[in-house]
Amino acid sequence: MVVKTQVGIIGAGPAGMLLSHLLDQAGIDSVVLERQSREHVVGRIRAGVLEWGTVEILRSAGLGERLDAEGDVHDLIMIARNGEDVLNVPTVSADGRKMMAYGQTAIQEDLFNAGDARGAQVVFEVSDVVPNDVTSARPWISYTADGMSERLDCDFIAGCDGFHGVSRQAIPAQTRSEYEKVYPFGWLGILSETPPLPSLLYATHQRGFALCSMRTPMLSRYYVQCPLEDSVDDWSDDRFWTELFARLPATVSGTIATGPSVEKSIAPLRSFVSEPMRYGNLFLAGDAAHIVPPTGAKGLNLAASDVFYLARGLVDHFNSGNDDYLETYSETALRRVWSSVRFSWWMTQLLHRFPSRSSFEQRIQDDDLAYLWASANARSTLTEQYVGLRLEE
Ligand code: FAS
Ligand code: PHB
Repeated sequence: MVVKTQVGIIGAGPAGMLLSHLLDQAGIDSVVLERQSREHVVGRIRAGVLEWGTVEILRSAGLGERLDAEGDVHDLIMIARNGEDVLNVPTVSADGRKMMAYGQTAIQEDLFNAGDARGAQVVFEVSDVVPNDVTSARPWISYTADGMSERLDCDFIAGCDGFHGVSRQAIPAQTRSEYEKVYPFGWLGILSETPPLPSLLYATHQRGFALCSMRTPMLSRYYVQCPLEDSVDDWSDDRFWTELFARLPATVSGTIATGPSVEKSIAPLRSFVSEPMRYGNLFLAGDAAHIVPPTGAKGLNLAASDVFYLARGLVDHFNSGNDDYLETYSETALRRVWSSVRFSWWMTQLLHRFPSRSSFEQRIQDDDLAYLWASANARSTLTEQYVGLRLEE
């Protein structure tokens, strides 16, 4: 086992593997410790939409070949209201930034394959991972692999282990400020081997939210808002398709090809931020520090922007002896985090049916939608946030 590296990375999801990739490109060693198997990590069905900044990060990291061959760049998304009218919202910002439909599964495969090619040190199926002495100059990670206790000494630890990881807990509770909002519903998602709609369509309806998305020309991703207490066993394919169609305009549902689900899962929705994203020589990136409801398609993109900022700081530290970017990492990353947290909250408020909403609040939502229908300015603010604001220099 490797016993000493420059950056110890906990978690081999998009954040951990992208960080390892960017560090390697700058000649910086890292070891990635992952509790699941490689197959399990790739098998998780999650995000589907990339901000333009994420596309640019992946391209400049040499990860753009399959992305540009299979990714689907879109100039608009659609919003359907109460099973009647459909609004086209441009997804081309004033400065030409767009959005790309390309699944997180594909990104994870690309990152692992690139890791194979560069001889990345990724240890799968580890357990008992603990960050130690994170405020010292010699932090280290203890873990178990193949039944053996191991120790990894490093200069820095990157906590890329998601919402349920251990890294955030290594920051003392009295040092952490946590902000959370739990939404009173979940998203039931299916994958079907059917041709998707030509564009993403978000539907708001008195029966609840729905989303029509895609992965490939023959793989569609659909969601319906569902009660938190539901389980996938409550939702046969027939019930899913019937409910999805009930929330869409007939002009839309009439064009949808249905088929058996090849994946079905329910995700709870929450907004969560833990500050700061640095403690001593421990840095948090991605879902380890923040969670957004998927309505704004920001979760994966925030992982990428955190990693862009963190890699920049670590590279400057090791290759130039300059710590300015490391010193400002947490506040720089959090500015973008809160911008995306707010946008994701706003999109969720705009498009979902909230069970306990007052009649006043319901009319406010109706007017929010009416303003979007009436105002190109309203649509352009949605556009620029959906495709992603520019990364800070
Ligand atoms: P991840 O959670 O992806 O990766 C963390 C990794 O750390 C995992 O592989 C985990 O196994 C590992 N780990 C955890 N604890 C560990 C430990 N103690 N030791 C070692 N390893 C450990 N975003 C969108 O934009 N759109 C969506 O539709 C969408 N759908 C989602 C559905 C679900 C069910 C979930 C959970 C998230 C969804 N997201 C979505 C958000 C998702 O894409 C995340 O933003 C993205 O995976 C973040 O990447 P990471 O920060 O790398 O965290
Ligand atoms: C997806 O394709 O999974 C997807 C797309 C847009 C979202 C959320 C999820 O806002």
